Amino acid sequence: MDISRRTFLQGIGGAILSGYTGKSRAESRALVSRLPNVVFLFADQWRASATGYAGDPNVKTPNLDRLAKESIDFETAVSVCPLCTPYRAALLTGRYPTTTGMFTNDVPLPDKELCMGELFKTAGYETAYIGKWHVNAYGRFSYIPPERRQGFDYWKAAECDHNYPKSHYYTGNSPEKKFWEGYDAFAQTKDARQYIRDHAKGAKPFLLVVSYGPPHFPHETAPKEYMDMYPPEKLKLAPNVSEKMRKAVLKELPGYYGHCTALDKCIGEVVRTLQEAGIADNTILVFTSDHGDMMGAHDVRPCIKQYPWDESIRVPFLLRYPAVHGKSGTNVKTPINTPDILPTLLALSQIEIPGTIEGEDLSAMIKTGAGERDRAALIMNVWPNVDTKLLKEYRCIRTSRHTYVLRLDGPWLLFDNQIDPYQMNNLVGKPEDAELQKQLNERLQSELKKIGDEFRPSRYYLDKWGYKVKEDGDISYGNKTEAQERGLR
Ligand SMILES: [Ca+2]
Repeated sequence: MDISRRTFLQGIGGAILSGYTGKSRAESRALVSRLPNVVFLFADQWRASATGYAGDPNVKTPNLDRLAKESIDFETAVSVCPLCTPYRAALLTGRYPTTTGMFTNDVPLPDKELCMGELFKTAGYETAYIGKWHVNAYGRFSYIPPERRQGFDYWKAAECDHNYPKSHYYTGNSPEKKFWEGYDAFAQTKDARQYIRDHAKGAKPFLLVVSYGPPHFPHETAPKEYMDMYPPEKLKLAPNVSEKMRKAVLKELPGYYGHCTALDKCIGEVVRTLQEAGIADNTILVFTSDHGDMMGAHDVRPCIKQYPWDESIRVPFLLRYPAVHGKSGTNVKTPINTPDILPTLLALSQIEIPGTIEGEDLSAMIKTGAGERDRAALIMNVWPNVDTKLLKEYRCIRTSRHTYVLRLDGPWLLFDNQIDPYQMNNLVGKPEDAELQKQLNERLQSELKKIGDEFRPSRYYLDKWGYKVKEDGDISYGNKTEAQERGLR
């Protein structure tokens, strides 16, 4: 552990118990027991549009629709780098992919990074992680030892396994591979509910993260009764899905929605368990996802993300904390980006935010209902390794109204999402929008400057982090020695 990291973690225990709260240590110990619990539920590849409350004409999400009415609904929540590992690393660290080197899948999260689990644990929380991890990079089926769990103590997790009917996990200090019983999201939810019951009346507050695999493909393994709710002939497709994509989309969509509705049931059960345990008011409950799915929009085939269109970058984001904002919810258009999540949760939990965090604390919007304000959320693709004919390196900003995307060869996309929600009218280069384009480009440059990113070709970042690209185009993982050399030195 490097010195700055150790010093911060030592300080945080003291900060939460005395200085930060302005109370004596004895008073503060009593306060610790009243700090909020945090239950963070997130899906994989669940795009923002695919809920009832967001207006999807097909999907059934009754539990989420109810939760949305009681929550702060961040309508413009985006994924900083719409891919599994980069999102997870940014969520855990509150830092950007170009800062941590976590800009592609299957690279190891460096031990020196201060992570969510460590920060909450040091502040006196019990910590728990259930489900998909995907920031270890010693192989997708390998055992993840306690020292690579970034501060999470209760542990039932796997690096990456989307075989939902029989997915694996490890627990405790045992390298014995175990399997969830039946559809993994149901079994993980059962485990999460038991964890909540067991810790509801404990002396310490808890942070529980549940990282679900669905609705990420494969879609055909959604529970049958849920998939059967979506006969393809009844599904309505968005106007930006062209005729040539129709067949491929209708093949995937019943299972995709089936997974969504199965997860909706899981989330409803967690909500009910918090109520039954008597801790719903003093628990910060979040529902979100790591990124979306293009699902045929703009002629990008289903299962692909990484692009800067809303289908890929926008995610659901509900935050409910009744003790602070009351029983009713509200809608917020101010963008929230992945690195903003950790500082916001830390602030809501009265934990000091380390200076290394790059995201912004948006807790004031939740605590005081402080008015809407516009922000530019920075989104990036550092190393395109799928669909490389169309997908190039890009940097993008998403404001509450506009999307602007810059590639190395110049401006690529500009949308007014208010009048063009399906992003079918690219305004780049149009004389009447030249001033808007110029302003958005300045805002993008200003966001890049904040994190010290000069937007260079992917080769620069691959070399900087010492990643070796295999002949098939992936970065090699699973070789412990190589992984250690790359990121754990
Ligand atoms: Ca993912």
